[in-house]
Amino acid sequence: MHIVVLAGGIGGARFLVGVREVARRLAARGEPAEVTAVVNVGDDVTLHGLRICPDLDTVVYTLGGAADPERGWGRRDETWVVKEELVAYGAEPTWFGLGDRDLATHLVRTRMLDAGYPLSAVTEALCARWQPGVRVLPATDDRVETHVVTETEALHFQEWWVRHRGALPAKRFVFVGAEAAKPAPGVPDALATADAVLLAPSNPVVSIAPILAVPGLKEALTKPVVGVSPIINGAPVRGMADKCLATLGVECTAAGVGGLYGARSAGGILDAWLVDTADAGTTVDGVRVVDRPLWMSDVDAAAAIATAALTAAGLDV
Ligand code: GDP
Ligand code: FO1
Ligand code: CA
Repeated sequence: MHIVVLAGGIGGARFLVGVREVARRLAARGEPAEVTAVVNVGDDVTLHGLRICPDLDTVVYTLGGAADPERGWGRRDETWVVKEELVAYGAEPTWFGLGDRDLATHLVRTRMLDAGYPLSAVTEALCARWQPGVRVLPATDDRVETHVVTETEALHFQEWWVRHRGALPAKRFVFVGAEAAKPAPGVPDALATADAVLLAPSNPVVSIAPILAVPGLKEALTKPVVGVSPIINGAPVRGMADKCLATLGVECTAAGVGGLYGARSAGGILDAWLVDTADAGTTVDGVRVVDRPLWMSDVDAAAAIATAALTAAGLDV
């Protein structure tokens, strides 16, 4: 069995832990299962001369057991000596914190990119250390950068979210470079050989949409697509999805996000949509809706969600 997951950062990473667990259980029963994660690169940014890929790193660190569990980004047991030294120099930006351990990742990545390796190859090299147990692919090797358009300016997503704490009213999100981007090597093949494609409970506007904005990707979703709602009982579990959805005029509910993805039969992408039991009764035109507990409190909870998603995709797991 081959399972492909479209993922952002924390919601994507925690879901992938569950999908990997399901794949391990299948393999233990003699049914080989592989998992490919197609990860958002819209949050990526160059700061202090270093290329930083927050969603890829969150996925790889989380699956590699190295992520900080509370913060949701960066490394556990992190220290901040370099950050303090940069502040002492007044080296901008001081609003974005790069931990000492995390910095090593950005140094290795930047050096490899500068040497001419594409991001997909760099990610594979980083995974040699972390052994995430799933194949991790950036959605594209090309630059697709999420920018936020406000009343007065357009700024990088990180500047909007981290520097301004999401306080500047956003008019729209733009994925700069998306039109000219190509899916990363391995992505079309993964989608073609998948038995199911799962949309992690990631931010639909700034994690999943930039992946789907890569030309050809949406059209390559020919296998059953099942989404998992990041919105429970009218609110995101964490993060800025409420602000992002408001920008699109989409209600911050499981129904709102399901409607945003839309039914395959109506030109959207969903065959089925998983909502939390608190949202039982949710309907999305043309989409089969299934309710299950969607809090990814531990590996078993995430694995149960993954199992429900694969079952909804028509697979016997
Ligand atoms: P980011 O890139 O780090 O913001 O992470 P993602 O885009 O992958 O995920 C962010 C989304 O994950 C948020 O909208 C949260 O609501 C959602 N999320 C986080 N934890 C959970 C959980 O336990 N269950 C569900 N259903 N969604 C979650
Ligand atoms: N988020 C913050 O709120 N403050 C930070 O200083 C910060 C630094 C940072 C460094 C590396 C990294 O991979 C992620 C980092 N994040 C930080 C998280 C990140 O900005 C966003 O939460 C994600 O891009 C949303 O997916
Ligand atoms: Ca993200």
